[in-house]
Amino acid sequence: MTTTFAEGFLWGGATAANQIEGSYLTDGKLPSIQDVMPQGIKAPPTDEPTPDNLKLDGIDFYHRYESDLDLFAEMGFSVFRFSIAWSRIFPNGDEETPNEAGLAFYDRLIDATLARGMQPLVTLSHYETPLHLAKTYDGWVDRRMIGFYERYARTCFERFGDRVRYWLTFNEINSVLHEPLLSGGIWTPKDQLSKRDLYQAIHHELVASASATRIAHEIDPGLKVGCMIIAMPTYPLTPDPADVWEAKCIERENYAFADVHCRGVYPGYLQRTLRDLGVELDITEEDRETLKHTVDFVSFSYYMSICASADPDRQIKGEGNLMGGIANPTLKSSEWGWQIDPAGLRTVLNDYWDRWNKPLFIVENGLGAKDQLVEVDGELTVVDDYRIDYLQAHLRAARDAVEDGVELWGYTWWGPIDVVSASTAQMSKRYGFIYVDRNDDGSGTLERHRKKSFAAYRDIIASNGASL
Ligand code: BGP
Repeated sequence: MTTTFAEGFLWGGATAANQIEGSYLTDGKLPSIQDVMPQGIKAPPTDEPTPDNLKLDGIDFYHRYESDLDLFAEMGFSVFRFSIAWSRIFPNGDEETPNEAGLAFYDRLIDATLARGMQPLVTLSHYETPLHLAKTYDGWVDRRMIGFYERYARTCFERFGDRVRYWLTFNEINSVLHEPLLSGGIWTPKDQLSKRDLYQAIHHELVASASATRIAHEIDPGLKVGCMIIAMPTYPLTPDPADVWEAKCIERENYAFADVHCRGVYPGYLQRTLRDLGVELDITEEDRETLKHTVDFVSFSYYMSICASADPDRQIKGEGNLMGGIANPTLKSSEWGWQIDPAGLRTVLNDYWDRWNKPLFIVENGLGAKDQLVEVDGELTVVDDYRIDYLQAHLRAARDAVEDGVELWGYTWWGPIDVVSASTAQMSKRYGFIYVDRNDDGSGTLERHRKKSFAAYRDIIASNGASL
């Protein structure tokens, strides 16, 4: 069997601290915004953590990481993406000295990952701004956040850079346009947030991201730093040129973030958007210099595509992801209305490669579904052929893109083990190849069970994709 995927292609899975670790106050950690978001993005945050919040305990990865990593190794992972919880390292976010117990936890996790033959791929900020920064500074609206983030990033690079080669600065950075609290730690309710403050916060994040890239490269030029965006190809709903333009504008909202990360300047169309909104940003000369520190690779999540229409009557938004969008009549949807579109992944990979000429990394892709635990041959499992179909179809699309000439470094399935969902904050939206016995009401043994897809992914990895 021949394979298209390069030798050393990185196969694995992706997670985020707040969705798996639990132990939200252990070893000096203080709350992050997630600890006051018991309903994900479906409702405003609470003032303090409440017991109905499943993220406070997650899937207890904080204590079970060794055996969970064993399962990942059994599937043959060569990469494991996880995030560092900022509030373990700097519990409030604005203190001068890091929390040693938090650093020590990630020392252990990184060593355990490497010991099983997996490269760590670390996200510095995955929707988990320390709560104190959100409440005191209104998150990224405040310029001082750049300094706090730089200190945090430097601490991580200095401590872990000898073992962690791949870094992501912000998860799905473009989602701040739609979810300012989740993505930007912005405490002001989104319906009260001015466009000026929103774009100023975005500017601060972009500067902080470029600054982290600079710091990483100063510490070790061999470190690979990437940006991370939500990829969501946007098709015109009809061939009407007005719909085509509308689709382009929506797509550019996402492109803008990676354009700045890859080119080091604000693109003209973004400047026009700001002019049209009447927003004048505070951009210093130093900011402009910092932005020139561009990323080594572009990474993205890919779950779905959407359609766009210029006709206001047709702009009925689907439930899709964090960004909404019009449903595509030619595609099927997941139980949550996310439209399944493997071919769109090939389009995205080609578009991104053509646009930025940077290596690409698919750091999230997956299917959330309501799984049914059953007994087969005396073992508890889930017969998740729907997940296997999704996996294979998307990987075939990735293979086609590689054959089209795209440079692709790796693929990490979202939630290789069931995690607490980001949007719903529930367990019942499951992505894993490994089932976790925890229910939406918090009950369950937390036991792990291999689903049918576990072996399917293991076989794909074992053949380096040749079996697809
Ligand atoms: C992305 C996030 C992840 C993850 C995933 C699935 O937007 O980066 O944190 O959760 O989507 O989303 P959900 O859990 O809402 O189904």
